[in-house]
Amino acid sequence: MGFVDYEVKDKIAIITINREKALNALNSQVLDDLSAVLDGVDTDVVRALILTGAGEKSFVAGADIGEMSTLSKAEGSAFAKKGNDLFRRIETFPIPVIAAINGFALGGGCEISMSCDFRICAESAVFGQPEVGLGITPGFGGTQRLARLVGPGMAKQLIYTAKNIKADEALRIGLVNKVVPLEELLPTAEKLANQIAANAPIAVRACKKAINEGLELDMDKAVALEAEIFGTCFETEDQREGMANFLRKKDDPAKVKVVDFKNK
Ligand code: DAK
Repeated sequence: MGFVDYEVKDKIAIITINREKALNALNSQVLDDLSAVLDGVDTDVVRALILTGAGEKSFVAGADIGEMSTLSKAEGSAFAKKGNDLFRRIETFPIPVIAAINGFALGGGCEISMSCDFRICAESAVFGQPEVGLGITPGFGGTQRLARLVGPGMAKQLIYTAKNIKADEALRIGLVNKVVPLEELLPTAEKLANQIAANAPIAVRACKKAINEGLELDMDKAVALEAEIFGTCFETEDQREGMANFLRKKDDPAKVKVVDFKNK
């Protein structure tokens, strides 16, 4: 639909931002289309998402500078809210979202990748927060998520200098988990998504919630949250089957099987 493609492949799905002529820059329409695609994800079936950009050059080259340049104050606030709501929705989406970064991830592009659970990228990927060179601050969470991911010192250096970094540096500072040749990017992302999808879905979702929400708490409250979430797993069929399978294996290695978790 519109500027965003959506493809389900068994238990995983790929969301592709497809506005290649503008290097997949985020205008209001792209944000609306992304939101509509998320509305349609059937999380009873799909267990992990991949977010990528169309073409071989760019993941997302930022918020659309042409559109932003003419915004009034009220329109600017509406644009900020739309983007921030969407990015927060990706961050808290019930199932994991992997960013597969196929080129430029600048400004809003770097920011949308940081709202995903983790990032892998092509060797050609370029990251940066160029906003101060445009006379603005990062507006889709860049000051917050970059500092949390790579630490305040490195985040400040990247944001204040507005200098881009390449994939190897992004890996070194922990902004991405893995760098692969461009042609291996989607296969690698799909392999990771399928590894996630093979595990108990309710437990995976619970881990996402525990990590995300726990990071906002002090350690006493965070481990209490973990304990509460841990307890909820014991109401699931998948916990019973996962543990029963382990015990069957111990009893008789011939009984080893891959558990077909039911998401129940
Ligand atoms: N917006 C709109 N169009 C873009 C674009 C962008 N961010 N980036 C590229 N394009 C368009 C170009 O205008 C060009 O269009 P045509 O001229 O062909 O019509 C086409 O994509 C191809 O780009 P180039 O011809 O420039 O391609 P090059 O290979 O020469 O250069 C580049 C690639 C990525 C180095 C260059 O395009 C570039 O520097 N792009 C801008 C990158 C950038 O500065 N991105 C950050 C944007 S600022 C906020 C919310 C969000 C934000 C801030 C506040 N609030 C609501 C508070 C976020 C801000 C940003 O993301």
